[in-house]
Amino acid sequence: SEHQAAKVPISSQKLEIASGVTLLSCALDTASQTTLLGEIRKISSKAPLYTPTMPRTGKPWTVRMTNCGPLGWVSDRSGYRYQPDHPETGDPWPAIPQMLLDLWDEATGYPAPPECCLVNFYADKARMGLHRDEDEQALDAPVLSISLGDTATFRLGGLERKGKTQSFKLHSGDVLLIGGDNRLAYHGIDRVFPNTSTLLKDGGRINLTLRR
Ligand code: MD6
Ligand code: FE
Repeated sequence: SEHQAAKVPISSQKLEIASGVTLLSCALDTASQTTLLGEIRKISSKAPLYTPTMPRTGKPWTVRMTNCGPLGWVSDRSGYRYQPDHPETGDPWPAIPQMLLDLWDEATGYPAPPECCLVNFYADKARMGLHRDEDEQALDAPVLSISLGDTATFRLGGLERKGKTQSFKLHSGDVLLIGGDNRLAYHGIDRVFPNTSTLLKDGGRINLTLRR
């Protein structure tokens, strides 16, 4: 299909945090963040945020989740997987908004579109433990992450769980790409800092991750 110029302006400021890990800080301007937030509100009105549970233990996550795209990433007692429908409503996930498809093309150059956009919502005390994104088929495609709302501390390790880690902040409008040599690196969110953004009227943080 014909290449379309992306409608989302992304900054040229790129910081290589590690091999294959690039931080595009302030990639989305305020107007784009507001537009994207509107798209996420439409998604969560059709596919409500729900509280997933951990494999085996069934313990609830502190992060609430929903998805858009042909497949959604879910976690429950039986494990992690991709599935085409919402685990509580049974409805298919809403489509990925065009602006995210454009952003994926522009930022990754990958020759195929993302199939899943996982939406994570963090209230003040939510966090996400160290994990790898390893349930995808296309490990040659990066994971593209977009942060909105309150600032968070992101921890990036290496390919082994016990390896050294570094941490840095993710702000509203930042885009992070994890691919290449570090596509399977461990990472997580240590904490979210309340009242550091006015984008979400009731506070909190939203993170979107696009995958294939
Ligand atoms: C978050 N992000 O920022 C969680 N995964 O809330 C992730 O787990 C993540 O930001 C893969 C690639 C980039 C990410
Ligand atoms: Fe992840």
